[in-house]
Amino acid sequence: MPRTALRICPLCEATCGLTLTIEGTTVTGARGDRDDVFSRGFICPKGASFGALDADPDRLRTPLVRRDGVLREATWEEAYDAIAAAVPALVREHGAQAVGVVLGNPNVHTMAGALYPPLLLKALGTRNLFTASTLDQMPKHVSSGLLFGDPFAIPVPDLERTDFLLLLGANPVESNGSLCTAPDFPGLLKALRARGGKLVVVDPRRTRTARLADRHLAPRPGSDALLLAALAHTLLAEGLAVPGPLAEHTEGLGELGTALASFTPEAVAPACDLPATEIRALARELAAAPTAAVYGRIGSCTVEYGTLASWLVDVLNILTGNLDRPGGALFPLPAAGPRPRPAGPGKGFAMGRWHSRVSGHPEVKSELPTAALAEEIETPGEGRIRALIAIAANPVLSAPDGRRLDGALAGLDFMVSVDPYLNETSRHAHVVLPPPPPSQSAHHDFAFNGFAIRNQVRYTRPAVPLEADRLDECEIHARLVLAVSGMHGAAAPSAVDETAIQATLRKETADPHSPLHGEDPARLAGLLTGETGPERRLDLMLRLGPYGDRFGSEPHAEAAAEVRPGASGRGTDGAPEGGLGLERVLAHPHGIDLGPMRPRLPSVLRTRSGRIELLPDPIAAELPRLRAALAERPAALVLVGRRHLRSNNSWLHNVPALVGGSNRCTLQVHPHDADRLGLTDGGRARITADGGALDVPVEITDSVRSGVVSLPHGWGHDRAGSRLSVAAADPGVNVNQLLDGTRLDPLSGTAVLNGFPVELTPLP
Ligand SMILES: Nc1nc2c(c(=O)[nH]1)N[C@H]1C(S)=C(S)[C@@H](COP(=O)(O)OP(=O)(O)OC[C@H]3O[C@@H](n4cnc5c(=O)[nH]c(N)nc54)[C@H](O)[C@@H]3O)O[C@H]1N2
Ligand SMILES: Nc1nc2c(c(=O)[nH]1)N[C@H]1C(S)=C(S)[C@@H](COP(=O)(O)OP(=O)(O)OC[C@H]3O[C@@H](n4cnc5c(=O)[nH]c(N)nc54)[C@H](O)[C@@H]3O)O[C@H]1N2
Ligand code: SF4
Ligand SMILES: [Mo]
Repeated sequence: MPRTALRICPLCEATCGLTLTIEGTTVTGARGDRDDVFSRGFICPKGASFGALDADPDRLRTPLVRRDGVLREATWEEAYDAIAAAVPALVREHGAQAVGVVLGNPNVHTMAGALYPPLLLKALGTRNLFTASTLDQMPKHVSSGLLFGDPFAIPVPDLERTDFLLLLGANPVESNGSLCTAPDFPGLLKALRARGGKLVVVDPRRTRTARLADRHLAPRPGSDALLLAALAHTLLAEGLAVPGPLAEHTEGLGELGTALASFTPEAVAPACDLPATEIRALARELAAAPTAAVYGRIGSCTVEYGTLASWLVDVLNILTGNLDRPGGALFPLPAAGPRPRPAGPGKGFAMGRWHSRVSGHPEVKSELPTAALAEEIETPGEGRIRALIAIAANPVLSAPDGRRLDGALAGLDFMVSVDPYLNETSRHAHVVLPPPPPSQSAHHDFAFNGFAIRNQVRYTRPAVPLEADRLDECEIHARLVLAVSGMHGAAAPSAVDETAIQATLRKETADPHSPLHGEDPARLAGLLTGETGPERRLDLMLRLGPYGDRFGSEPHAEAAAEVRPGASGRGTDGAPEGGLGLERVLAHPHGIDLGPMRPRLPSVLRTRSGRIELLPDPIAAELPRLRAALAERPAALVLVGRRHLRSNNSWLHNVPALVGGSNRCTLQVHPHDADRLGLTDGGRARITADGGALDVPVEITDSVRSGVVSLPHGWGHDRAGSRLSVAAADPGVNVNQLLDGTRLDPLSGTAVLNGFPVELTPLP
């Protein structure tokens, strides 16, 4: 008899609740869980293919260990023996910097990825950390770090209540949203318009999202910072900047007008290729809306002025008084996150505390640009990366110049991949540690609840028991921590969790602001529930979190007022009485709704001034570069990316149900450009840029603006030694081969993946 089980979908940031149908140990179906407190039954084709992805025959079932140059199936014992024999010895001989760590996107979609990498990095002591952030949202972390003192204080548009949404460089109808966790984003956009609200989309392509909009502006790629600066300039110049109560918490309002003086709509219009009148009208509309939210994603981040654009997004939210108010852009308060602290000056946000060895890129959030990984492996000298641990990452396809990285990885002394597939990156590993399929893993969204449009908490236990000879991904990570620490075999994996629990409790009980100040950490640890180490850690985070039961203690009087509403669980929609902990979450398998986002200023602020620092020095220092862009002659042809609903970066091309149709690796070209260049629909062209040339099939469409071509990323599955039989049949090309890794947004180290110049010639 088939049974059902709940599983939060790990395939995009929307985090929909799924109801899986299970026969034996096989997932035979997936539908949206109508009772899920957050997603209420929404599902997309990726979630619906959960079973096919779960059962992909190409998934690795056992670890692989390289012997005599060949990757062979091995036992877990052999795999960890190999790591324990290699990594500590390398560190002893060459120092901690000789080991690099790459953390890829799915780490934000697994519990293991949230709980263990910090412990791994601590055990290794390396500064050579590279993540997907520098191919993605790092500009947003930098701007939030500078504005609010906390790189994770990222305001989220209040989609359910706003009257006006200005959306730049995002296509949530296909991506289902990013840094804005909102199941059924398309439905929310339609609902916004149905209640009389307005949607304005800024995108050089007429995307499915743009088609839903009241107005679509198609500027020249890379010009968002200029457009946003002109909007801010107009608000300031026309007396439309009304921050309201925010003014009291904001520094630098007076200086902003001068800093942005040169960015008039007329001045930016040629670079943006938008009429100045349109820009001015947009600023006035934004100011006039009862509530409004400005939201920018990939197309405003992975561009030349990504940090400035990300900063200006929130400058506009502040100038219009929409930051931190319902209907505007607010700060979520996730259940497993830290409890709010009392308002006041904080430590501030520091960048560039160290620099990358070869090109001297500043660290940001303890990370170095992933675009600089290859040179750190290749360039001789002290501190060269000789060993790499890649977890859920496929930088050979996702980062610039995959061919160079491919070569660099092949030259490593030692490499570990924690990955379910043998793919373009993991094929270089000496040891591959495969996590089980998602049906066999527990799930809680540590990352995305921090960007969710409603505060809520959900946890799903494994839908299917762990197969024999499999290790849970949390245990894979815990054993990895032990192996690199020279403790392989000397301690149980659970010791890693218990050490983490003890460390958190020691800190908590030593904190004079904590209601648990002076308590015995060992006694509190004894009160934790949960069947596994990760469950106990989740329980701890929930209990110490903003809605937590704090082990039954009363919150201190000093605790900020915003701590109180959720402290008892009362006053939050439908949440039962009593503070949160794992037991209560388990008793609500469809989740617990903790209510809409609420204003959280000023306690969110961790700047040194304790205020919003509207014009921080690093930003002010970047503005002359943006000003210079006003005079630059734009390239004749630039490239932008695109995501397809049934894709997910580089690793979903192996599921037959998800490939084909419109999900293809074609170069979209506007008819005018096609005419000019002599290209035909269905014909082929050679596209050339800094990093190389690619031969691509041409698709002529007026959904891209003229002067812009579009090629999706994550393709190029034609490398020998991978095991991706479906993907290899229609490999596509790797767009990132067009980049050589030198184009970066300098403040954040983020690769410029959109809006770089290309040349195009027809092929016979
Ligand atoms: N040109 C261009 N390039 C881009 C982008 C773009 O828009 N344009 N987007 C960028 C963005 S936003 C991102 S986030 C990056 C993503 O780039 P990466 O961070 O490299 O992530 P993916 O390409 O998704 O590769 C994920 C890897 O994780 C593995 N994996 C899948 N599930 C699991 C799991 O449960 N556990 C483990 N351990 N591994 C798993 C997959 O097999 C795959 O090898 O790409 C970036 N690259
Ligand atoms: N189906 C699917 N969903 C996904 C993913 C996926 O690969 N496939 N990846 C996930 C990940 S890791 C992320 S980070 C999110 C990303 O989520 P989104 O940010 O919504 O991603 P995109 O669909 O790449 O949208 C970026 C848009 O920016 C436009 N653009 C390019 N250059 C510019 C520019 O200079 N200015 C402006 N205004 N627009 C520009 C592009 O045309 C594109 O439509 O999606 C997530 N969800
Ligand atoms: S929208 Fe995202 S989370 Fe929801 S079913 Fe689709 S892939 Fe899964
Ligand atoms: Mo991403």
